[in-house]
Amino acid sequence: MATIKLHYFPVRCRAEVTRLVLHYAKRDFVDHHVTFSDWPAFKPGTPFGSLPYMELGDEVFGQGQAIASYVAREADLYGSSNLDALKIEQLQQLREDLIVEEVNTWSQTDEAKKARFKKRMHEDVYPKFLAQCEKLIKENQAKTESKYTVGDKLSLADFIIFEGTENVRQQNASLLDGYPRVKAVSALVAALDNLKDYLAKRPVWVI
Ligand SMILES: N[C@@H](CCC(=O)N[C@@H](CS)C(=O)NCC(=O)O)C(=O)O
Repeated sequence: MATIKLHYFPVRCRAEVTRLVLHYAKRDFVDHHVTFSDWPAFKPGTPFGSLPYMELGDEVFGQGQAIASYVAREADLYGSSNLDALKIEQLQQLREDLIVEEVNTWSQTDEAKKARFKKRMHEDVYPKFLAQCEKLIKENQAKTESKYTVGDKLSLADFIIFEGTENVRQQNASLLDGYPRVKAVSALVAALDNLKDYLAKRPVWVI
């Protein structure tokens, strides 16, 4: 089995779903945190000038969502059909759209502007994202009579629901009360035996 070395900043953002899947799968990997001060020297050695990237044996790969998909497929977390894969990737891209908004908010340096951006996140962007997730889960659960987001078994989609709502849980947890299926799926992932240790020990990252 090729060794995996995952390089990312010490934040969740575009690498955490991959970390969660690797822990869930009990896959040995090096979780390398690139400090922000080391980044300028590290950047030229990355495949696309950005993080995350993954060393897999003697090959290197960039793009966070592609990396997450790869490790999820390896862990049999990619549904049971091509249609399930489409549903998972649709959710992945919804999450990526949200990450763009979160990074844009987090990286504002002017405090007044940052406060305006945050207000918009909590009044507009997060409710929209949560409603979209709730609808997808509701439709799937009605069709499959399961407790999952896609199909009738645990998949990357459930990990995305959990991780994609972590910032809301940290900053404005009561907002989640309006989205019971999102909460239930998140709780299900948080309770997975293989994740308990990692979740208990990881730092509280703000993004
Ligand atoms: N589409 C890329 C975007 C990667 C990206 O923008 N990464 C950010 C961190 S989340 C980064 O490397 N920023 C530092 C820089 O671009 O110099 C992906 O999903 O991996």
